[in-house]
Amino acid sequence: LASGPVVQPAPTVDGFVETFLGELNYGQGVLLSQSTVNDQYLALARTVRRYLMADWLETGARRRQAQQKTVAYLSAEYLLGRQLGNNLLATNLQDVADAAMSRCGIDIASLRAQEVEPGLGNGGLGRLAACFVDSLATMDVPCIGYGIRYEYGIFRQTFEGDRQVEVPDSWLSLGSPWEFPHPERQVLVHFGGRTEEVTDENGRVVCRWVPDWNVVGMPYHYMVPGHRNGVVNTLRLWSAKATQAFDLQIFNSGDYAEAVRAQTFAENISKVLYPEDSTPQGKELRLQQQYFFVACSLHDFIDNTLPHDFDLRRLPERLVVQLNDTHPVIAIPELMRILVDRKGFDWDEAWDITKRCFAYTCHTLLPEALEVWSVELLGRLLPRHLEIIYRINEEFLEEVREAFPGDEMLVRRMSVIAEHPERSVRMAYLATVAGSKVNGVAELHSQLLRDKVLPDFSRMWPDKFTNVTNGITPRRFVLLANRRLSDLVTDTIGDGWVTDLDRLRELEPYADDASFRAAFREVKQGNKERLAALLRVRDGLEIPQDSMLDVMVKRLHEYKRQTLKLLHIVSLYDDVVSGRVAAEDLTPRTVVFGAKAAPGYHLAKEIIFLVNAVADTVNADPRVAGRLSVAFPANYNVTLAEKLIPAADLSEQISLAGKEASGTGNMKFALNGALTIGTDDGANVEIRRLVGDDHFFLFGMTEPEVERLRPGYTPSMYYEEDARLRSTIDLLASGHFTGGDRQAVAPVIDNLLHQDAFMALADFRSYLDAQERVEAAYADPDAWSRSAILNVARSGFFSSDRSMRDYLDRIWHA
Ligand code: 26Q
Repeated sequence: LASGPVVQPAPTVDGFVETFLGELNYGQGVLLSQSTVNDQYLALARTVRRYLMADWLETGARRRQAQQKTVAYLSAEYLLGRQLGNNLLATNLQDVADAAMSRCGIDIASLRAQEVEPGLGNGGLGRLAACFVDSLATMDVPCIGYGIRYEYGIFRQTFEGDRQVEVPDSWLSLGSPWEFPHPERQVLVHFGGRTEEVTDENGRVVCRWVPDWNVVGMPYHYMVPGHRNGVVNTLRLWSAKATQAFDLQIFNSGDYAEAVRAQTFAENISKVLYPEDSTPQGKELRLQQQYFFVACSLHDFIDNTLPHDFDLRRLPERLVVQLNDTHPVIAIPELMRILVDRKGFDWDEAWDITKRCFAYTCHTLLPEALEVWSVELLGRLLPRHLEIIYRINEEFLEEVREAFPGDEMLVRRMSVIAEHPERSVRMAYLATVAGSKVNGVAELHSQLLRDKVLPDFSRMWPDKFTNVTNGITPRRFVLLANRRLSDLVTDTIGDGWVTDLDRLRELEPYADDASFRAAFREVKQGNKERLAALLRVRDGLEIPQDSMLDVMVKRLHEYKRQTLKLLHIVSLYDDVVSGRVAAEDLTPRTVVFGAKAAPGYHLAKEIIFLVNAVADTVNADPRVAGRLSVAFPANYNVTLAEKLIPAADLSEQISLAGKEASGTGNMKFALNGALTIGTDDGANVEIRRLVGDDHFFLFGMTEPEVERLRPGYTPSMYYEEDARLRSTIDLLASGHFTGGDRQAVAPVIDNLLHQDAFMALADFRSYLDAQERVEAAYADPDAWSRSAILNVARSGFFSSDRSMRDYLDRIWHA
């Protein structure tokens, strides 16, 4: 190291105990005998981070030396999950820490349980960002993850009277041992004001932004360790602070309260994660968040990370900015502003540099989820950026006119500025115009993105569009979450699979080995038992053993069709209580739901209520006892996912075809040996192709079939014509699950019968048939385990290491 060696504690039990006690006494300021579980957790965390520190400093020094191309991953969300377990795994200190804690008379499990996960994301998109930075560190690719250090992450979900109630997630309140504030790298960010034209020293008329308020961005650094490879990359999250101007105002102002209010205003910017994950609301604070972290990040890279004498004409050789959806797209005009207004480039040269620096990932197909910002708001908050966007658009539309002369309709369709219902900026279009590449997140999604969302752009620039199928990190979601399966796999084929997941293929022959199958079943059984123990303590829920564990965990959305799953449960229950089926003939099944609804998404909250109501009734009914039960533990998050997924037998991936961009939960289940029941949607398509038709339960319409059915779709027709569906809906509507209250079920029932925008009723019959195939398959434990093992063996493709290789080859060229 440039400034001398760092002393790293010895990776022995003695060394660990000594460091731990040192942290407890001198870091935390308590004696072991007086310490609380929280003291011990904090001391343990600080002990573990000591083992990462030398590698972190060395990785930083090496990156500064080598001056390679760096990936700046810009994401408004990082759903990291707990850090302690992952960092013990990455450093290979699990066993040493276990022994050291037990020597201190401490149960390490209770310390692990003390950590509140940083829930700085909503769902798939945020977790994907966390998986990607893990993979890049493991592959030793220079990457800085940039984002926002929300003081409150995704809300904690509780249920009161079966309804969702949101509680603020104060994840920082018991201490935050994994972060490092860096005041010396603070950045000033401007907002508001106006632009004016001035003549510069060379007599040129140039534009200047005269902002009227500002905030400071304080960076916090987090370690992103590679898997046992001595690499530690950096995640840099920004927190908003009031500037000194605010402090002065407070000091000078007679109106002290008003001055403090101004300070609170600035600090609001990074206060809370927006809990919506679709249908953006165009809220001013959200745009402030986006510009805040983007401005901090670009400034940090250009002025504080590159060498001081760096020639910015070569910026694309050193920087590639990956835009995680449209949330950071304001970075495009911001880089133009830096180059033109601050660094003196002429427009064309700046545009050439900018285009080569950016690439854009789209994560949706829902038209209502495409972000737009009103020109009124953008012009008020970021007047210079709006001017830059207008000029980008003018020049782009000229290009369109040249390529397609005489087609003014096309020009209007492709404009970055929409005129209706109000004048606004289409952020996805801006990203597509400026980005060197645009990618979707699964094959089907990328195809639909080209054909349906951005067809004019893909005609103009066919080579701009590409696919990178999502992936998940096998470190967290197999090695850490499912240690017993990992041990079985490693005992069988060695441990190379952890960083080369395709090697799971070597397991294929063992699918036909009875003793391996027995060992595999034992792992699954053990995982179910541990899950049952957890849910008993965590939620007071009873999970019967010896039943199929059928799991649907994801955000609550109509398009994901939790109601279709609910209809299935009610139809099974109806079969028994109506006497059509003897309870003994039901395959014992436990359905587990996990889902948060955006707080303002009323129908989603009604669905949560109904799932809870059905669960209460079914679980209390002796007629189905031991045969059918429903569990809905509150507050599904990464921590709970790590417990649920390894225990699952059946993975529910039942979105309407053409609506789920990819899904990543689907991959986690397959890799942990659950079989999928799913539609031909998102990455399900690729999962099915890889694991084989015989080991995947496909149902439902295809995307083209959905589009053909759409005009004049009449859900009530299915109700009229399918007696089983009718009986199911009638039972739900009767109030049987809501203490006789028919009003309470009306919102969901009315929607199903009269809207059903995501066609649950059209796919109901096909779904039930597929569930019957599931039951038949589950009745043969050997055949089922064989399929489950083949799911594991054939899912190596879904490692996020592979996703990162694809980004490197197709987009980053780093
Ligand atoms: C935008 C503007 C204002 C407020 C909120 C938002 C917002 C926030 C989060 C919009 C969307 C999101 C998250 C989207 C998301 O998680 N999409 C999922 O991304 C996964 C990773 O690619 C895919 O697997 C899923 O299919 C996709 O739904």
